[in-house]
Amino acid sequence: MTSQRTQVAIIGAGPAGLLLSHLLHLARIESVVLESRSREEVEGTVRAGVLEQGTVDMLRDTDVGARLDREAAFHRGVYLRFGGRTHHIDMEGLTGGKRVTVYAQQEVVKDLIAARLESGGEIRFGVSDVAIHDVTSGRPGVSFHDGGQARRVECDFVAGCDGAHGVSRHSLPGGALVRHERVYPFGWFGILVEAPPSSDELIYARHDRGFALVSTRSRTLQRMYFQCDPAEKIDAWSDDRIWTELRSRLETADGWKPMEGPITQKVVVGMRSLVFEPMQHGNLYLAGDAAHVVPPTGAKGLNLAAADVRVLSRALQRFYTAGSRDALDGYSAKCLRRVWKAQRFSYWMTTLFHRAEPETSFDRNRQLAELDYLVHSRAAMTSLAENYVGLPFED
Ligand code: FAS
Ligand code: PHB
Repeated sequence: MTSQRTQVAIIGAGPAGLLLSHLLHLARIESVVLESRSREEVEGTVRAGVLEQGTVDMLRDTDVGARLDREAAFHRGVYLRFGGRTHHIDMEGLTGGKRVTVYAQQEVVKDLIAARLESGGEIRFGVSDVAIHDVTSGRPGVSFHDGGQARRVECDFVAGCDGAHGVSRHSLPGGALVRHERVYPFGWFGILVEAPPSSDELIYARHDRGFALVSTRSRTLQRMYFQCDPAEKIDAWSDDRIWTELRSRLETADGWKPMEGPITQKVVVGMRSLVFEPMQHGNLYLAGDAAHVVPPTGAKGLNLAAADVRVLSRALQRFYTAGSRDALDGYSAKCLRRVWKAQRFSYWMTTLFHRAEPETSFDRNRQLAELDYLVHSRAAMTSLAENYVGLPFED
């Protein structure tokens, strides 16, 4: 068994793990990132698309925002569509200048990996059998196999950034965590389309046939989703059937139609709201999807991961510069305040736009009344806007 030492062992090279390693590097704190998938797989994962203003500012302020500034789309707001009509929510105007940034998660991940490797950061891709040890002792460690070799990282702290299906959370003793969960009776059918944008900003649509979302990735690649059964079979959906469904859910009185093109990827994702408390145990700190999952309707998942590691990196910096554990001890409580607000918003967006399964006429009319109130009340629009572009960080 070959052993090495570092200050923070980070499990997972998703947005949470990579951004944490980057922020720690800027604070002159060493870290090693352990990732079970290959670099190509990690950089090829199609997930989030929308970044909060605070996440964008963090990437810019730490010098990994240059490509984002060149290639991202910056929107003033979003469109809401229901009853065949479209309503614009001017988020920039309602929040004093905060905008919606559309820049794919895998591009953020590529920028962070490049920055880490450029500054000599250690990211071990393709490791296996990751196991966490002695997190309640002063000398935790992480063992793993790399290229068939047994290895161990000795460290002061372990950051569990390994997502919803990682090992970190499962390494805690039974009873150490409380689980809060809501599983939705529907999912999303997501597609990537080679076509020009169908809209200059995102469209969230509520329709009697179910939810639909028009998003984008670039001037030539578009991202769209529609509500489906969580067990939906991708093979049951030909391109024609998908376009027929999207056309009907996005229809307007003036005959609006999405820009169609070759569909290069189809995926079905389940939807749930999930929070684990506390987000720390001994010297193990959970961040991102390892601690909480939101339904993607509010576009909060990646942004919450970024907010968690912002708090964690500052707490670790305070420990290493001032020798104080106070911020580390307050990590979970501080993050959970933001997590629960994002859970509330994501739940609200999800129940507002998705067809309830089963649906009653009361549900339907309540939803339509809420949407009608939303697009005619400045107070309601402001609440949507400030949550969507991102609530201020509580420093
Ligand atoms: P991740 O899951 O991204 O990364 C965890 C990493 O850990 C992975 O690379 C994994 O391979 C690795 N890992 C797992 N187990 C391991 C082990 N045992 N050893 C080593 N490594 C291990 N969020 C938004 O903010 N905006 C959106 O628009 C949005 N859209 C979404 C659309 C979809 C379809 C989905 C599914 C999610 C969406 N999300 C969105 C949420 C999403 O972006 C997640 O919140 C985000 O990936 C969380 O990042 P991490 O916590 O880093 O976890
Ligand atoms: C996306 O572009 O993938 C996206 C956008 C908004 C959401 C979820 C996903 O709410």
